[in-house]
Amino acid sequence: MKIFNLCCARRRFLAGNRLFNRCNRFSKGFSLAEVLVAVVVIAVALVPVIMVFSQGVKQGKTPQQITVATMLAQDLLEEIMPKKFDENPVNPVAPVSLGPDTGETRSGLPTTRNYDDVDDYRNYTESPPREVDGTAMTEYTGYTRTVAVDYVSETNVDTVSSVITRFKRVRVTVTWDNGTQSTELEALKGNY
Ligand SMILES: [Ca+2]
Ligand SMILES: [Ca+2]
Repeated sequence: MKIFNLCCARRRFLAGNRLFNRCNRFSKGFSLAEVLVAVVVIAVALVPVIMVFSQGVKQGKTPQQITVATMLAQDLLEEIMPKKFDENPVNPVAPVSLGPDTGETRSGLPTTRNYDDVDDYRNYTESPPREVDGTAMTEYTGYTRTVAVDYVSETNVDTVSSVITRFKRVRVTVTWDNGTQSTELEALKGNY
């Protein structure tokens, strides 16, 4: 069974017009079996190429997601850091009492007060990220923002302190890919 007369095209590719003309006279075409074998060979050859391509696309998304996550972390950190050191900076709360004060929420809506000191954000979490007025950033669905606030040692700010100090560390963590990926930014708030 003759399916295609591909001989001429193939030989023109290989040897130019002279062979193409000769081919016209002697060509008998390819059988169905030959065509099927060729298709299978091409398909098998393409598999690793497609795998490498898809892996590259997948890896190519990661830097973009890191950029988005970093931007989201920075956005929240910039909201938090201008707040007061403590509800009462003269007499700060003990480490075990860090957190929102009575009647406070981040958005301050509808009848509550806004967070007004950095440790109000302790254990704050949201998914998707939200604007300060509570509006969901639906374009960032899949990202989660979480805040940790702790006193840290005045001589070693990498160490969490179990007593009151003049420094609170604010750490914003953003996760994505169902929590398998994360990035974080942190800053110190001093009590001066
Ligand atoms: Ca407060
Ligand atoms: Ca507080």
